[in-house]
Order: sequence, then structure tokens, then C-alpha cells
Amino acid sequence: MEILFSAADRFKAKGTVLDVRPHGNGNIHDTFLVSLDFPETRCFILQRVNTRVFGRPELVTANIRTLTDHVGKRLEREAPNSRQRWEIPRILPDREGSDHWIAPDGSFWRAMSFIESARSFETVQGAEHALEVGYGLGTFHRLIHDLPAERLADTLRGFHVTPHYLQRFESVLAARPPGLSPEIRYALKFVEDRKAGVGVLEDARTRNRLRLRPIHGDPKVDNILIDPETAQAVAMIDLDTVKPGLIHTDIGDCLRSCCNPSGEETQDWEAVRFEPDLCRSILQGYLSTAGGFLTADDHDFLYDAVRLIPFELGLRFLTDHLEGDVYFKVRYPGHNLVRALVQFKLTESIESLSGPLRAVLRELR
Ligand code: GN1
Ligand code: MG
Repeated sequence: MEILFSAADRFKAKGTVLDVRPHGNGNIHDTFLVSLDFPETRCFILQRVNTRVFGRPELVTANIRTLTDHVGKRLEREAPNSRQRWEIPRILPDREGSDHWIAPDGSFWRAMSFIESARSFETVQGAEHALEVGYGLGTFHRLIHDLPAERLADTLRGFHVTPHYLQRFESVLAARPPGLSPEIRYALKFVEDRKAGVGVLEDARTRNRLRLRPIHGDPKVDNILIDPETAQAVAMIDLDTVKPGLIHTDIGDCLRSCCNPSGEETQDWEAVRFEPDLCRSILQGYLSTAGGFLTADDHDFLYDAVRLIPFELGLRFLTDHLEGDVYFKVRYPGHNLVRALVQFKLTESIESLSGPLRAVLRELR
């Protein structure tokens, strides 16, 4: 508790720290909302970065700075004729002007501005929300599409490189064969049956059909904020996975999060379904603002991305379950296994809808 207040105190620009409380439900870092008694900045976000996952946390902060500076400049130029409010969280330096603070216990701390008058949701509320979520991701991509990917560091090697996750899964499985419960049996067979297709996006990248661009890396529904007054998307938060990548993984990740009305934390995994109408609305919103810079090749691989990313996340959760929950935080024993099953059911549902989904993609193209 004491360290929380010391960290909060270092990053506050003015006023007194009134309260520091856990914020959101991230699976990796520890995130807090700091309240101040200062009227102009009533609160900010404080994070203890998970340095087991992000081995070079200072590069994560540098990436966020590069991206937010780029977007900040663009927004200044665009402001006079923009459709709506759009904000980007900014890094707050500590009292010595540094973008991070290393506490006496070695933990790595960082602060970001808090976006006021904006709401985060754990599931998509309906067609209009879906359209806005898509518009939000599209706006984010549009604002960064001219930022050269080489200006961002690769802060998480192998992130969203599906063949790499498969290799890791296989070595963990060989080292720690699990007891064969019906759920584990289902999960292992599920992976076995889909091994052949895991390289589809990586192969397209090596053949230069897809190229690296700056990506958000984690555009799940909770990370796209909505203005409660206008019901419009106004910001994308959680920028630590910003790095060079394929925009396909962002699109696939957004859809796997948003088109699952049960939410990724449901325990009723057998009931999980992919909702194609929400998918249509999200893509409509997305393409209305980002369609301009997608190439024909980009369009050709959209279905593959929609199918692959939930499978990949399921594989990541399953591997972590087999390994003893060393990566994703868990709230109960077997949590990562249930999360994996949710993503596998979602993948199954997408596969069963491949005809209609491909038709939607053709129509919106
Ligand atoms: C992790 O920590 P959080 O919740 O922002 C993960 C994402 C997953 C997500 C699933 C760095 O994000 O890739 O999609 O959990 N982030 C990292 O909820 O691995
Ligand atoms: Mg995240």
C-alpha cells in the first residue's frame, strides 16, 4: 500500500493524492486509478508494469511516446473539421521528468492521463455500439497508418506470431503432459486438428502480401472508450502492446472480443457463439474510416485473421494453463483452461459461419 502512494505521489503534477484503487481487469499489469484533490486533473492512471512479460519496459514507454506524439500532431492538424471528439492517453512524466520510476523493490512504474467522460464496456451492447467500436479501431489505425513501423521497437518478440505460439505449446505439452480430463482432451484435439493453418498470416507476410505497420496489439472491447453523451467512440486505451505488427491481428482481435456476446470471461464456454451481425457492424464502422488504405491483399486475408486470432488466444491460454499460469493472471484454478475453451468455441462458431462471413467481407469490400 505504501509503495502505491509513493508511486502515485511521484507522478502527480499538482495537488494531493486522495486515493489509489485498482482499475480495470487487465491480465498482465497492475493498474490503478489515482484520485487527486486538484480540480483540473482529478485523476490519472498508474501502472506497475509486468517486467516478466515486457523485458524492456522502457522501450514500451518509448513506443507509446512515439505513437501518442504522432497522433497528437495529427489531431491538431485535423481538429477544425473533425467529425467528433477523439483523445489519446498521454504519458505523464514523474517529478524528475522521467517517463518511468523504478521503486526501491525494483518494480517498474508508469503513469498515463485518464480520459474523462468516457466509458469502457466488457461486452458489446448492440449494433450501434458495434459500429462505434469498429469506427474507433479504424480511427486509431487511420491516425497511425503513416507512422513508419520501424520507428517502433519490437517490445514483445513473437507477439501474435501464431506458429511461434504453436511451437511453444508443443514444447510445454511434451515437458508437462496433463491429466486427460474431457476438457483437456477436447482442447488438445482442437489444436491438433488446426495445426496446419497456423502460418496463414505469417506466410502472407513473408511473401510480402501483408506488411508490418504500427498496431495497437490489444483492441478488445474494454479498450475502446465510448462517450456516454454522444454514444460515440472517443479513445483507445491500453497502449503497451503498440508495436510493429499486422493490422489483421488487430481486426481479428477486436472481432473475437466484440462478437462474443457472452464475453471472454464467461464460464459457460459451451454456449459461446460468434455473432455475425455484430461483425458486420464493426467492419462497416472500421472500413468507413480505415478502408482507404487497405490493399486488395489486405482484404484477401481478413477472413483468415477473424478465424486465426481467437484460435491463437485459445492456444496461448491453454499453454499457460499447462505451464502453471505463469503469464496471464488467474482468479481461480483452471481459469486459463476455461478461457482457452471459450476461444476455441468461438473459433468453432466462426468456422461454421465461414460462408456467410466471407459473403459479408465481399459485400463490404
Ligand atoms: C492480455 O493484460 P490485458 O488484459 O490488457 C494480453 C492480450 C490478450 C488479452 C486477453 C501483453 O491483455 O494479448 O488478448 O490479455 N496482453 C499481452 O484478454 O499478452
Ligand atoms: Mg492489454
